[in-house]
Amino acid sequence: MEEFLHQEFFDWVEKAADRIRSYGGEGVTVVHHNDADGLCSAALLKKLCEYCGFEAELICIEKVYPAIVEKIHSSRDGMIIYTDLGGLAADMIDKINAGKSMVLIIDHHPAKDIDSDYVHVLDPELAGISGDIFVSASSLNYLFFRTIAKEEALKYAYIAVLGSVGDYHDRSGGVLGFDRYALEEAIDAGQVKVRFEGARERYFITKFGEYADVIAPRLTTLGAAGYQERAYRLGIKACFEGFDDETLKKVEQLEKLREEKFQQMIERLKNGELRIGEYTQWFHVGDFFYPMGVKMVGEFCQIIKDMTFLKDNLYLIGFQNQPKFIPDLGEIDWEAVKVSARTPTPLERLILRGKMPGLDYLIPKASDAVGGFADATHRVAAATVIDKGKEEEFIEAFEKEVKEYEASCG
Ligand SMILES: [Mn+2]
Repeated sequence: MEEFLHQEFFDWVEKAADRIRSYGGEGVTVVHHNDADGLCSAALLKKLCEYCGFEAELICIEKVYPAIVEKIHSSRDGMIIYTDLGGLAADMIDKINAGKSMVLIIDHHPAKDIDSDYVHVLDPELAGISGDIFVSASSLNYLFFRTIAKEEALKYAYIAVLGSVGDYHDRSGGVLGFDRYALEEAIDAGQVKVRFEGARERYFITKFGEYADVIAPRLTTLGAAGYQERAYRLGIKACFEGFDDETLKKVEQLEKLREEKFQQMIERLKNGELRIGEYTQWFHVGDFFYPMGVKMVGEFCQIIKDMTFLKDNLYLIGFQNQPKFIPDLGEIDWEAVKVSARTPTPLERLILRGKMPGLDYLIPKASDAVGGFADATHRVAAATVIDKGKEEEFIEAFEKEVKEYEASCG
């Protein structure tokens, strides 16, 4: 069974690679996520495009949303690749694309496959392999790259390791599956050394003289906290050249900004801004985290989820206003709100044991109910974007889904 899945998966990668091989255009637009895995994915695809002789334009976005897809597809020609996002949005992208561009979605989040001549989804989830555990988007892009140009791809195997660690795929002690496959190749190429600390592996990136778990959070800081000022570009550059003083200073400055904003927000929640429902506890940061990106509300939820002022049996949901300005695209005509959800550890255990529904189930459902677009969803961490003004309705839909799940499980 195992081998069958792997073979089928490699066949899929091969098929996706054919799309690039037979591409007759000159330019490729790479639309990527703004966390470490997304930046590493962009870095790998940029190299791949260069190798193939295509001009690559990188567009960093925080979320796939119709207004953004419309803007991209109406203003860019040629092939468009979405990576580390888009898996669940294939249908929407296909409709907006309307046969204009060849589109590849290279994602590792849960995905919906579609039957289209123009939009193709490469996602391990569709081959029955968990993209949350065994394949980061970076590892997937590495495999993709490797299928097209093995020797060239091998030079950048360590970038796949950075992306996997960025998505915490080493959380059980070390990376697994296809992430490990990329790791082994990086080790063989002398790019990574594995160090053991108790039951945990750490990956030392020889080129930079630092651990992957030190570098990856910096990339995420540049991409997420530095989103509005395009600091992700420094991050992508650092994937190849390492961190110079200017980049390190930027990371430090952004970390400080985040720390201050988060502390102030915690005080506000303690002082009455936290709303309590039957299954949820939630809050709205409005524009308070600006100019940091909307990934901040997710990071904030992650940091506070086990703090004692919260209830450990309730899903934690945070909202943050989506700025109208997308750095690589300009002004977008939308009124949108980012939604992030996390689970306190005791609730997380119940979800992992199947006693309570996971966020990968609840968030898409609640999101659909208010016409939103869930994208990056995992069992204990998920996000979506909805229209401004639909926040309370979203919470109601979420609560209803939990209630129905509980009823059906007796
Ligand atoms: Mn990812």
